[in-house]
Amino acid sequence: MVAEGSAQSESRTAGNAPLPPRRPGRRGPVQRAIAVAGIGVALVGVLSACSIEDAFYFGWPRGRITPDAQRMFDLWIGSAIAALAVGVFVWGLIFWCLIRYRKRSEELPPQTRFNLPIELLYSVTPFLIISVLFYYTAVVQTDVVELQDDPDVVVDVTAFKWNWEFSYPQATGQDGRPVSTVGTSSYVPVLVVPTDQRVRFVVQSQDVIHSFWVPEMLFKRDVFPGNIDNQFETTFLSEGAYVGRCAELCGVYHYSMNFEVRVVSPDQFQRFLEAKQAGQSTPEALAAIGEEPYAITTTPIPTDRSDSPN
Ligand SMILES: [Cu+2]
Repeated sequence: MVAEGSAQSESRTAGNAPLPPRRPGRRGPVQRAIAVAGIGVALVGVLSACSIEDAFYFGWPRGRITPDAQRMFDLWIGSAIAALAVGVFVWGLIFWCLIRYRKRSEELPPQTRFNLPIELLYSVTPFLIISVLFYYTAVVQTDVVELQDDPDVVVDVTAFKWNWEFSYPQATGQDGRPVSTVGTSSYVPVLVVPTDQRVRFVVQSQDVIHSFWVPEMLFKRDVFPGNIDNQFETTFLSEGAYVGRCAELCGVYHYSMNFEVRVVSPDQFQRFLEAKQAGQSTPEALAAIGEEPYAITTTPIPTDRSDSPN
């Protein structure tokens, strides 16, 4: 034991000797870290096939067709910027420590502990950050899920394996039932809605759990079977056609559960309902208001399995 102790004190004394010169062409740890970070960033860009412009959207769709989508997008971008600011600050501290306190000798540096102000600072600061994030999340979420007393348009959404039916309880057809548009294996259902009017969606499933998702709305809502009161409302800002999907793995042909949201002017919407009430099919009614009769953002999935090994 005595021999070991003396060997240690010898090595500490020897540690004060100047370090051997670095070999030419050999990179230091800081340069290596920067090089690895640079390669990582380049690889992420190349492998994900992202453009520089896409990177600023953090993977979110470019179009935002409702005020709710715009508010959620702003919240997300604000949160991402806050996270990046914290990240840059922490990375800066890490690199500063790496450089400022890098090993210069074998001597143990002075050990400090119980720095109360700093410990308080790094305990309180994260709570402040998450409080601000929580506040804005709660405000935006409350607005997005808000239901008003008297929406302009109501759409009953029925999901079933593996398609959708959209019916309009405010417009009764010739058979005494609400007019509706439904998809089949050869026909993608088109959900027609007006701009600038409050639309309420009442969603329910006939079989398993599905999920109503329109990427450009930045919104999805699970669709449950049974008497579950599941509703949401929104307002569409601009006319256009947007793809909708089932976002819940609901069975073999889950991937074929697409639909299209067709946003038209309030006048066109009224004429569409009247055409449906007069007994026209959905393609006929769409053509009658000057719209494409069939979905343009997605096509039915081929259901011919004759070449399948089973
Ligand atoms: Cu589904």
